[in-house]
Amino acid sequence: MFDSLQEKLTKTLRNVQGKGKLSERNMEETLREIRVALLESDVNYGVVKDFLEKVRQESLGQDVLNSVEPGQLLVKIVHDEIIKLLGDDDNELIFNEDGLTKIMIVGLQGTGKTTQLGKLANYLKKRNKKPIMIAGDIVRPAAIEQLQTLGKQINVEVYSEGLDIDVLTQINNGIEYANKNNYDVALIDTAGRLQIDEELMDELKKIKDSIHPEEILLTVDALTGQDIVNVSNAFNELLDVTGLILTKFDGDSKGGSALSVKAVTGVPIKFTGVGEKINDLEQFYPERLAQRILGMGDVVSFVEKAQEEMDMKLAEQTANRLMAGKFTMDDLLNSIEQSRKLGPLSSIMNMLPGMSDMAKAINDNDAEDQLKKIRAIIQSMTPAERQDPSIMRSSHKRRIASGSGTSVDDVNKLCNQYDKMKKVFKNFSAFSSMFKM
Ligand SMILES: Nc1nc2c(ncn2[C@@H]2O[C@H](COP(=O)(O)OP(=O)(O)OP(=O)(O)O)[C@@H](O)[C@H]2O)c(=O)[nH]1
Ligand SMILES: [Mg+2]
Repeated sequence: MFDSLQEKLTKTLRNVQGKGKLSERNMEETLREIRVALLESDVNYGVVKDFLEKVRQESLGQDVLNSVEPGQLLVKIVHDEIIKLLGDDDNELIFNEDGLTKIMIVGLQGTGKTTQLGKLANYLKKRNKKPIMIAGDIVRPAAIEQLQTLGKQINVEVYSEGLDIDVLTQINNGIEYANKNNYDVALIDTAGRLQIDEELMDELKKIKDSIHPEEILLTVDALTGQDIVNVSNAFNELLDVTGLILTKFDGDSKGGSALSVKAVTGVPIKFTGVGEKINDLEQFYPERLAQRILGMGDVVSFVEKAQEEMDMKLAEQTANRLMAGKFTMDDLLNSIEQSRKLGPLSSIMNMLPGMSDMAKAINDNDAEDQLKKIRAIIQSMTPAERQDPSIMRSSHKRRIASGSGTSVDDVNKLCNQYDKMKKVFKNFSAFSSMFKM
């Protein structure tokens, strides 16, 4: 899986390495080649379109780093966009902090529900949880036997009352039993169907509404290609699926569906099934998959390092100027932008001397807007004004306000904050020079 995509992407991106400059022409050519590679790997058409647009936008907006070639930067951008596509913030299992965690597994026939249930129980056991498996596919005797065999293999209890009971009662009894016996996690197997039908969906919905699971994991077979997206959408509409397990990830599908499914359905991939054995389950890490797809980890880490170094250099320059008692509006903007990478703007502002008033006024939801405003105001100043804002008269402030789409009041507020910060730093550098720090 992904071999052909990896080969093509790597080839395309190696072609632009070593070029001192990326012209519009070879940029377009590269994007076109990436597009073909993605489409040939079965990535959803709309996803490809958005992906390329983002890569293009990012490439235009990048700061120039002297030590990094444009081609290398492009690799990093593609890498980061792949991670975003795969979703990098909600791949962890959700646990119930106050009691039994209920994980329901759903999916079409033969996609690997029962197998992954056993793998999950094994995975949880290794992480010091106490799991129990509850049979919820009780139409076929073979389904219960399969579960019991798995249970024996990993020494995990299976709850089942046989075939002569209705599914919902059986599952509710199982949950009650799990609660009584202090299990941490109840893993509930369910029946599959060849196609999505109303009867199946009704049954699953009833189970969901009765037990309120923390997780509803949908197994989808990676070998079914683009259909994964449709199946996931259908299940998700009715059940609000919380995560996907991509099974048969060890097979030789083109893999594009894996790249599309989060973007199209919004459901994160949480695990991949990579074989038939009990240990063949992997937690899903978008970063690792991105590395695998791109196969250019060396270039990516090189660019990351260069970006960090540039950040540090800038921070150092700002610090030096502060210590020398010089502090300009440019420094203010730089320090906010740099420190923003550390966390929410309000908490950062709280750490900066003299900025706590401003922090209070900031609601993190519109923190981004605030920063845009500050940036716009500072960028509307002339270089001389940025060096020394005290030279600004009312007419200057009016010009800056209208140039930045803000009000004179906003400009004044920023100037006040700047004065406060400057004062703090002046005192600090006087203080430190006294002690020759
Ligand atoms: N290669 C590979 N095979 C898998 C994987 N997961 C499951 N299988 C195989 O897929 C087949 C079906 O697995 P099951 O777990 O029985 O699927 P199911 O969804 O429970 O099927 P039904 O209960 O009939 O709906 C079995 O032969 C498994 O060994 C996987 O990650 N990789
Ligand atoms: Mg099954």
